[in-house]
Amino acid sequence: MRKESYTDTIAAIATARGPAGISIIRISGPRSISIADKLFRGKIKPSRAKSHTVHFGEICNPISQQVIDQVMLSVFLAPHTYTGDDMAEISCHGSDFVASQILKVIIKTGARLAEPGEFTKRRVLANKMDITQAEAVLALTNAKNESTCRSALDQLQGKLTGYVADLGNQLKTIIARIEHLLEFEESNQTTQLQFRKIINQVKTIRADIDKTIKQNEALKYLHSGVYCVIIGKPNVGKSSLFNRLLEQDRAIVTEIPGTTRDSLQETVSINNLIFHLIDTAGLKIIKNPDKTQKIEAIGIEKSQDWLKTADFILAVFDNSSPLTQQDRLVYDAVKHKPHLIVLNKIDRTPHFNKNFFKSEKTVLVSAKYNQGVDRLKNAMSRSYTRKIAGGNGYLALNERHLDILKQLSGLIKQAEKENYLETALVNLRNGLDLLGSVTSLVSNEQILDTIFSKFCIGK
Ligand SMILES: Nc1nc2c(ncn2[C@@H]2O[C@H](COP(=O)(O)OP(=O)(O)O)[C@@H](O)[C@H]2O)c(=O)[nH]1
Ligand SMILES: [Mg+2]
Repeated sequence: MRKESYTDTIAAIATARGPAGISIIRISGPRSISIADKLFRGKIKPSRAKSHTVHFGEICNPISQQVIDQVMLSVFLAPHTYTGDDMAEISCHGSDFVASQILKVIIKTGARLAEPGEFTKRRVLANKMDITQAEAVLALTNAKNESTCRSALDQLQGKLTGYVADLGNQLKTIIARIEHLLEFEESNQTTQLQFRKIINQVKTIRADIDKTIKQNEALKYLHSGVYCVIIGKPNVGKSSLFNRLLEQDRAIVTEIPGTTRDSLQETVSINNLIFHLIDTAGLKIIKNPDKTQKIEAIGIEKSQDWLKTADFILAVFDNSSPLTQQDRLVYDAVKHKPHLIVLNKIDRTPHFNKNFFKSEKTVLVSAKYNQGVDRLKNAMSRSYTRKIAGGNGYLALNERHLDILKQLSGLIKQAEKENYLETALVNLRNGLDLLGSVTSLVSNEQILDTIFSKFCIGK
């Protein structure tokens, strides 16, 4: 960490720009109070004031003695302050001009302009909060709805810190056990038995980490919605289903195969979860398309693009006609991605070979006659709400935490595969170090700077 930054006194306007009731200028560092002494005229000298007290007075230009504004000055003395250093906060009238005039005289009197997030960074450097809590402060200042606010507050109150500590303790216990085994490695047989036991414990830990990762991946859908593409060969009823799910007629439905030439996208809330539905042209192979087929071929290419980017796929098949090569193609394209098999046209005599899907769950509907559509909606939302809900409350993570947990899961998985305790131990130790970087003061200043650069000045 940059040493000199500890001894600097920093200042910034902490409130947003634009006309407002009040603006607040923050000062932090060893010279905060002496600077206030030079600028503030009131009943009491700031250096005589008790910690955590507020005083009415004026801020004057120390050279011209001109009054800049009438203010309230708050005095906070180290160590029980936000940054851990002496601090002063000046609440002035909410004009950008007044606030910046005050900031100017503060800087002239011996402070320097704070960098983005520097107050919070100092709080971290003073060991008053860990990195995850600083990130929570940032998340809170950016929170736009109740759920992001709630999860940021949880994190600020140490939920993630506790999770990491708990996970770390579990890993430490296992590492200690392995070290113990390695020390007394006389009877090979018992070691093997113990080894397997340990691996099972390791697997349980990884399952827990993977659950947290999955929950978080699902959480992202709460905020930004699920991109759900409807796929199937031409004429199986994709557009009809699209309209049904939207509860309106948006896509053109005809008996002529290949009517939907471009993709249509509409957003709909299904059981309180946002789905961005995409109706595509069907998937089929057109060899040497003629002129009229060219447009359709483009549509089909687009559906293939959608397949790559979609979060979720509704694979639609016609229950009233026999399975074809094109259906197989559709199934092959979706089977390794999150999907639901939808058998449409159940109002007609069935001719489809359902056994083709083996143990896969299928949802039976008639898009035309609105049968089974509610069941389909429930199946769609359930696959997400189940992931999000798991357990009592969830642990909301940001990209940095998720990235670390994914790497950790990879290292543990590697440890499970090892045939020797020694090598498994190396992976677990690396994992423990990695886990530490979620909360601990990161030795890599670049990471620290990246985190704080996202803050606003004054926070
Ligand atoms: N009997 C029956 N016909 C349907 C059903 N869904 C769609 N169709 C008909 O199948 C044809 C093709 O439908 P469309 O939605 O355009 O299919 P797409 O090419 O997959 O988008 C149209 O004539 C629809 O009326 C259904 O559930 N039952
Ligand atoms: Mg269509």
